[in-house]
Amino acid sequence: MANRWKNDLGDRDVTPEAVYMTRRQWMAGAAGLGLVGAGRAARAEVPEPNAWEDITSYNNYYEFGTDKGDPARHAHRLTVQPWTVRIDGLVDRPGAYDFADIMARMTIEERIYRFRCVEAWSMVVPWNGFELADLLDMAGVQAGAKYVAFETVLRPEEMPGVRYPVLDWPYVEGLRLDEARHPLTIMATGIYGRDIPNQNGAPLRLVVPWKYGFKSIKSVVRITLTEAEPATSWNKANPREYGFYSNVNPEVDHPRWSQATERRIGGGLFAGREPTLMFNGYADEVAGLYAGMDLKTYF
Ligand SMILES: Nc1nc2c(c(=O)[nH]1)N[C@H]1C(S)=C(S)[C@@H](COP(=O)(O)O)O[C@H]1N2
Ligand SMILES: [Mo]
Repeated sequence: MANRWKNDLGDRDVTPEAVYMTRRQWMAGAAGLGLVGAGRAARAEVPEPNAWEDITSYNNYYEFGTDKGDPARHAHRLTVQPWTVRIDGLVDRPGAYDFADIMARMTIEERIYRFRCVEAWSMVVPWNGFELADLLDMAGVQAGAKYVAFETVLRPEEMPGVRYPVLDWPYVEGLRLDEARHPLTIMATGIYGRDIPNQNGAPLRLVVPWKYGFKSIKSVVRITLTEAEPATSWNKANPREYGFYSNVNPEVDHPRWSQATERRIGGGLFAGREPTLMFNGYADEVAGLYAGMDLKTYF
């Protein structure tokens, strides 16, 4: 399995760690000062790296609150050690897998994946992680399985946001099995060579680089192989706006805004909007998964 994955992005493409760490300030500054669309900023303008506590000051992790600053404020309360992932459903070896055991049993080394990631903002982040397919193989996927369902930990005593019914807890996500087995689909365990901070989904978080960020479910405690398409949190909350697939696709607008362009940060504070790439730039690798499908229907 060692060479299944090919990395098309190099170190020079990576959003500087300092920019990633302080993205809230970058965004606030760029928007507030009306600098959007100007030329490229020099590297020298990259701010000093903050302390690790400040790294991820701008997150979506609604279990800790809906404000972008809430996860950084509250996620330290999440106990991430020990951590157990239940793998069940249509697998040969269902069970509660200890995260440390999973890491020890992974037949491949953890690798660095420099993926473009996109939501309202796009960045290239070097994730540490391993292919989800390797984890699925560990449990042994049965022939009838067609989908993979994921569930985030639900601990009201550690997660102040789950008091509010903004989403139907626990947070759940899903992929078709072939998407899940694609070598670009990873379980991330680190960012910039360090453990993933809690607010980014410690200790184990899905990353699917050709889909919008909300598909990247955090702090996964359960993975279920199913025959039927599983429910996903954002689709349940607003089926008109969020589909099961949620592939990055400039031709399919969000009902309330165009997705034809995106802001890229890290190329420079003043980087302007760029056209959104089909499948976030991974079309060569993943378009085949959707051959013959109407992506406006299956959005
Ligand atoms: N459990 C859980 N996972 C989640 C979310 C969440 O609220 N809860 N938010 C999603 C959304 S909307 C996005 S954009 C990404 C944000 O990841 P980041 O904070 O690491 O950028 O996480 C996704 N995973
Ligand atoms: Mo999001």
